[in-house]
Amino acid sequence: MAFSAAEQAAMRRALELAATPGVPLGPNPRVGCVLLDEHGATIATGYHRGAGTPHAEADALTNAGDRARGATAVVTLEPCNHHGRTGPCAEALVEAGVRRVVFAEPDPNPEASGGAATLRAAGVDVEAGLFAAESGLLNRFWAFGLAHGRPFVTWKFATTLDGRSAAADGTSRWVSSPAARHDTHRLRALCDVMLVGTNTIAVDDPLLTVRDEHDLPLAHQPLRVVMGERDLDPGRRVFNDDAASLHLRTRDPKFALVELFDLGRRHVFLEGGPTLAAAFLRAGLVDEIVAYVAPMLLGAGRSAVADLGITTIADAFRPRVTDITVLEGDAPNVRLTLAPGED
Ligand code: AOF
Ligand code: ZN
Repeated sequence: MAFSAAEQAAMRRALELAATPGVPLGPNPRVGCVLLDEHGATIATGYHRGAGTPHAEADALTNAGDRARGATAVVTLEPCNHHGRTGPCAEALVEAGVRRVVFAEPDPNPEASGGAATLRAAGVDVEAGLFAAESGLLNRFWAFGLAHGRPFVTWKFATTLDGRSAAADGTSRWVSSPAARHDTHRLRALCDVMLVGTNTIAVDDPLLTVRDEHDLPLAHQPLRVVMGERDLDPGRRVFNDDAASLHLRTRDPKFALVELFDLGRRHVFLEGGPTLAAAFLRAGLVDEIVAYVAPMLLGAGRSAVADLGITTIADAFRPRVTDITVLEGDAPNVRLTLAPGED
């Protein structure tokens, strides 16, 4: 595989465009496109702005107009081959007279894939694989959704050294350090659903919005979802501010996730209490665990997770540690990231 220096630089730019802040996470992939002339100079750029809007290639072709003739298109995803919400990009590239297409990764969507073959059949030179891992990372929750028909679930919790998330009297504020709480806000801002149980809303009355270190609201707010059959006081804070919230009246994790998937959501941040966490773990519906461990002992109080039905050590649930990070401060907290499952 031979990619010119100009194509490599263009793919880096296309990846940046794909990740433009403010592009909704939603049900579509993030895609960027750069059109180069025969000298490797940029003719035009484009990117996808969310479901229902033009694809990255179409956006770049519109911006290029007649200048696209003879161009090389550098795209982060294989150009689509289907009539979906918009027309097939493979055909649009051929019609515009594009001579070469370089893309990062093949389209994992069976409804839309096949663009590379269409382009080749039309005599376009096609090369794949440039920065494929980077594009894959950008769209990993989207690809997960395609493969599983539900959003990816990150379960986050904060705990003391002895596995407590609240003291015996129910107080739980400030188990984790300011640095750990700031880190949590950063992770919340990267997901598109914040999920808690009705009990958390009834007891703690949290806002669940993403705020920066000065407590200012950020541009992207995940949908705040409360799950459970119990009726809740409509005066709770989560239902009374500008950001969107939703009460899903079910206790079935699978059902809740499919509902959220149908709403176009692809990454759930599970911040519920021990009961909700146990329900998701028992159902095998946790894909990533983020645990903040604080140098604190309580000796009594609420466990971070409720009964998992495990009675003997041989049956222990043993997720694989993928990252350990120390969050510095007066009382340094440790953030452990873990992956359940075999792979
Ligand atoms: C995008 N943006 O820039 C590219 C996509 O529903 P549609 O018609 O928008 O088609 C969505 C599919 O098109 C998507 O799942 C992916 O397979 C393919 N390529 N999609 O949203 C883009 N290039
Ligand atoms: Zn397309």
